[in-house]
Amino acid sequence: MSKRKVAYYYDTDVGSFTYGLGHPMKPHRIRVTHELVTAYEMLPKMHVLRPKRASPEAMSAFHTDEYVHFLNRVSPETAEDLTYHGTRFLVGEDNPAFEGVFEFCSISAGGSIGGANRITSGATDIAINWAGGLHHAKKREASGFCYINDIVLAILELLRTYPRVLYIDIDCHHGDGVEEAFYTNDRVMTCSFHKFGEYFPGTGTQEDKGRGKGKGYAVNVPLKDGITDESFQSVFEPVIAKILEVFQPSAVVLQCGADSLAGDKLGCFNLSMHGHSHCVQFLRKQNIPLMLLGGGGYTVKNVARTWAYETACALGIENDIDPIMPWNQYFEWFGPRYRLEVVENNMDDLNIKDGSLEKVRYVFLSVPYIPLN
Ligand code: V1P
Ligand code: CA
Ligand code: ZN
Repeated sequence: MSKRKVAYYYDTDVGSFTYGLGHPMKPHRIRVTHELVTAYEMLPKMHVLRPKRASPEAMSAFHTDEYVHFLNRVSPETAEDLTYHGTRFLVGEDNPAFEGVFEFCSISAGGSIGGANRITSGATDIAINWAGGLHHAKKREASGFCYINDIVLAILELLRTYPRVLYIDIDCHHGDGVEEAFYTNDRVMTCSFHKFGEYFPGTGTQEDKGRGKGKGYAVNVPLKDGITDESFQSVFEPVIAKILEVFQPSAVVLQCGADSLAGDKLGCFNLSMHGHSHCVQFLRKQNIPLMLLGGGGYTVKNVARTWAYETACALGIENDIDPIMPWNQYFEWFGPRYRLEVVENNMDDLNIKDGSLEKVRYVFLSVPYIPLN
């Protein structure tokens, strides 16, 4: 089956929010992505939906009422007053109280919850929300540019219908918020690939595997700088193939954080656009309902290229995509080559040098069989 129904969630307002001058997270990248998706004439090939904004009640399915209420009230002007009374919901420069922060969160979460609903109702096979994937947000605290955990909210929605959900995270950072939310749960398996060692948020060793009933249902693949397409694929495919075989998920949520691409401003991996998108292609061909979410990604033009190409992969039309970019509103950003590509660079792959990738793969593939529940 090569044809899939695809639902694409996009709000024309999302690109106008800003975390502030000098902050690496730029919601504008979602608008640039949408411009490429439009220029490549993908819109008529899928259901394009404006997400219903998530209400405070919907957010409280995971977050505390107190935290959601705080987010709903906070503004650049009130941030200091609110924190003065002992609230520690927003900490440091990573999570500023920017203008419209709650509205931004309600768009991001609304797309992911809406996408999950559309999957469980059977109306779509694949749901895309590039404004989602904010994997660090905690139950009662913002973290690492993330305020509301749209992923946890989407998975909770999927669990109302499905017995088992698999979460996969290819962002360069550890998917700690999602892992923590389901750490003792055997109906959600989480699997994060990330840079580990003197890197935010500092969690996600291979020994962290879940607790209680959830033991064996958290998988971590710690990596070093410079991982290439070939190295990444050599661990992604066997790990995910084994999980699919033993866990048999009813749906898969893939966080497509694009800071794992070569040349990212914060990331330190060396994946090409094709290497990154291979993960989407691999999961699409499994024939399991699939959600594609955004996440990190700080070199805006490469984020847009990759998420636009991954939208084409969801539609199964990637072979018809002309690598020479059509004219679009942001055309000059894509010079000097004006191509839909992100290429590997010549940095060293530290995962190969000391055999650490071999070890990671061996350790995972030799763990005992995880029983189906
Ligand atoms: O390293 C830290 C914190 C701040 N220190 C006290 C430790 N924060 C990182 C956060 C990275 C978040 C990644 C989010 C995602 O996984 C999902 C959306 O991609 C950080 C970094 C950095 N280079 O790691 N914050 C900043 N840079 C930063 C720079 C300028 C202004 C504000 C934040
Ligand atoms: Ca990750
Ligand atoms: Zn990241």
